[in-house]
Amino acid sequence: MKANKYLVVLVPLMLLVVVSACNKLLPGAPDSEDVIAEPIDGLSSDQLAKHLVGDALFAKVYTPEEGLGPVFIQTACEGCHIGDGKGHPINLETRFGKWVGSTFDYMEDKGGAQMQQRSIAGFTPESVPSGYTHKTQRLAPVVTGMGLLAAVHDSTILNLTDSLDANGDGISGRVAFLSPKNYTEFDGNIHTLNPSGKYVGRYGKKAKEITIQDQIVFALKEDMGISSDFDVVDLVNPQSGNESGDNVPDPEVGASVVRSLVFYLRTLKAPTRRDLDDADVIEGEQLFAKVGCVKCHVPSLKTSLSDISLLSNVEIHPFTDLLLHDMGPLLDDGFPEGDAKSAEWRTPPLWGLGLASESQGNVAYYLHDGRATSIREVVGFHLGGEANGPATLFLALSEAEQDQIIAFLNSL
Ligand code: HEC
Ligand code: HEC
Ligand SMILES: [Ca+2]
Ligand SMILES: [Ca+2]
Ligand SMILES: [Ca+2]
Repeated sequence: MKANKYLVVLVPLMLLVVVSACNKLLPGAPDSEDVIAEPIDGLSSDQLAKHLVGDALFAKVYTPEEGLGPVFIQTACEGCHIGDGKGHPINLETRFGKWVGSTFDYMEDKGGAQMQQRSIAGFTPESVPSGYTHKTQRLAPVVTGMGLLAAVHDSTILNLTDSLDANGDGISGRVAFLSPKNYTEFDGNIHTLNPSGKYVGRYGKKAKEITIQDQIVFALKEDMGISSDFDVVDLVNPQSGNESGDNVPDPEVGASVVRSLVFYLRTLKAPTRRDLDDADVIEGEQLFAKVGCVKCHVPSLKTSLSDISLLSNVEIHPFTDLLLHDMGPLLDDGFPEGDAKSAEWRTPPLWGLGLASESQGNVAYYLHDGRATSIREVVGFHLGGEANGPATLFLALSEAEQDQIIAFLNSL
């Protein structure tokens, strides 16, 4: 299974993968495959079998004969989510659109919002068309621990909001509320409707998807050009003037493929922490709390009831509140999405952060588009928005204290 995963990664990534494969030989070196891409402990043999079906689908390289394209970005989920960990900036997603007065036009007639820069033979790939005012890029996040995040009750997330900043700390996170799609299939967690008939958005960097299934249906189509039972209309490139699709009848994959992927992601375990008894890591964790990073990167959440009993009532440490925050002008990409305004981003989980460089070719790329390669740089980008207070306190610490926080983050 693991060996197969490596085979799906495209040639430029082979190098990176060889590097991480070598790590396996070094005693004591963290192995992201074991720490990240493993099922939660205690699955029944039936559940494990289902997990492995999804695992293979996550690694599967789609061919044009199977419906890939006509335009696409990557050929497999794992092509971007390498080893279930963070992706490399050579596989960024690009989205674009234009402001017309106070309305954002996603330029769907020009192939928006998402650009597919590759195509199968005989078709033209997309480019960013003229006339756009803003484009944004996204780096693939870790997908590990997703089922645990999904099992956090809506009310737990709502309780973390402080939309009017009642406590005056400058931080006011809010929930993204979204209407379900016509195909949204709720998983076995509790989902509650708000009074206007909307659900809590959790997935994607601007929390634009309600369920893992929504995210997967989107990924199949918009990242790989694969139509499914849930979204039967195949992707085309309207920029080329030839809006015909590939020759593979739609839907190209059935509901069971999507459901298997959902089950796989729901049953991936959370990354295991390392170096817990290191003095700098312990001190760094306290400093991380003291300067207020924990106001958004919440250290501990409890899950609610889930149909997968192993996910029920578990205390987890994802270091996120799953809320949207206005991160200020430095991170404002001019691109509103779902319920999020252009400067708003969902606090990303920090679990697995110390393993990022393993799936990214021994350099870590942080933030939504991978623009930062050090934690100090990341904190610099936190200035000017809701995180301004904690970021300012961090930057005022001594270099040794900052290093302790960094050591702590690398233990996640
Ligand atoms: C082209 C690269 C690429 C491919 C291929 C891809 N993803 Fe992603 N994935 C991303 C990016 C980038 C995001 C963040 C999207 C956003 O911000 O809206 C993401 C987000 C996600 C998330 C949400 C994670 C979170 O923390 O919110 C899940 C789950 C996911 N992808 C699963 C999949 C699955 C399953 C597949 C295959 C069917 C897949 N992805 C294919 C790049 C990719
Ligand atoms: C107001 C909420 C908030 C506070 C406070 C906050 N963060 Fe963040 N953090 C975010 C958001 C939102 C992002 C994602 C921004 C983006 O991708 O553009 C982020 C991203 C990060 C990342 C990058 C994660 C990745 O996977 O690329 C790190 C590391 C991080 N924060 C560390 C910190 C540290 C250290 C502090 C304290 C000095 C802190 N954060 C305080 C909201 C916050
Ligand atoms: Ca197709
Ligand atoms: Ca497109
Ligand atoms: Ca087709």
